[in-house]
Amino acid sequence: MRDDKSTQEITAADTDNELVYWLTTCLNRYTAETNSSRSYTSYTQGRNTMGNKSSLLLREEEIAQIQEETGFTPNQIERLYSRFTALDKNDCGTLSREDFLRIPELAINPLSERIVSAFFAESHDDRVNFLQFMRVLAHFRPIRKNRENKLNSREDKLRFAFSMYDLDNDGKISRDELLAILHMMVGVNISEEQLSSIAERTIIEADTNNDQMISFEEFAHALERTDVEQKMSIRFLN
Ligand SMILES: [Ca+2]
Ligand SMILES: [Ca+2]
Repeated sequence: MRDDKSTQEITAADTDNELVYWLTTCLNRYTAETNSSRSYTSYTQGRNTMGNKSSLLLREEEIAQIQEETGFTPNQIERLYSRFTALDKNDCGTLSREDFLRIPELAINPLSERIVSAFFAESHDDRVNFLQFMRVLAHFRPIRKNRENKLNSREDKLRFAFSMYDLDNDGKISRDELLAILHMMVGVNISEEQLSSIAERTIIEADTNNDQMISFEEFAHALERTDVEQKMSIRFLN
């Protein structure tokens, strides 16, 4: 922890796999406006420290299928498979929520619950298999020009980020949903009143049709000048 409070702010915008860039931008801007001397809880991002138990149990046709669907290269798929199996403590070929929370970056991320939920959205039980795992990760593949994009277009990335905020999955972000996310992101050192005001202003800023909700179109518009392609990309080794 730093002592110099004035340099503390939410640092999510600096991370390379940014899911919460939009809200942190609003949050930092509005909190700076409303109370420039306050400091807020920040989180730091850990680095990749997952285990490395490698496994060659992936069959070639499985690799081909995953490559076809997600756009990852066979090398990347094998590497990610070894990370997947390292997390799979019971060797059952699927991951539980607890397995995910052993990923250090996730465990310390204030939105970990939302991110982990994204992995479970496709599966109809409480386990995630490797293909489902890869489909979610594919949203974080960098976009390459002149290459067909699978699951990682700007729109895909935006939709994924939007789903982080849309807690009840009704296709709209409400003020209460924003407030709930803000609660996950900040510590106790910011008043309920300020949080409310931030949620309110964030809605007003993005809500062009005045229904007090943020639709996906409004969300995309609010992020028009944001480099989502870069903010929502993780460099996967080739
Ligand atoms: Ca909603
Ligand atoms: Ca609206």
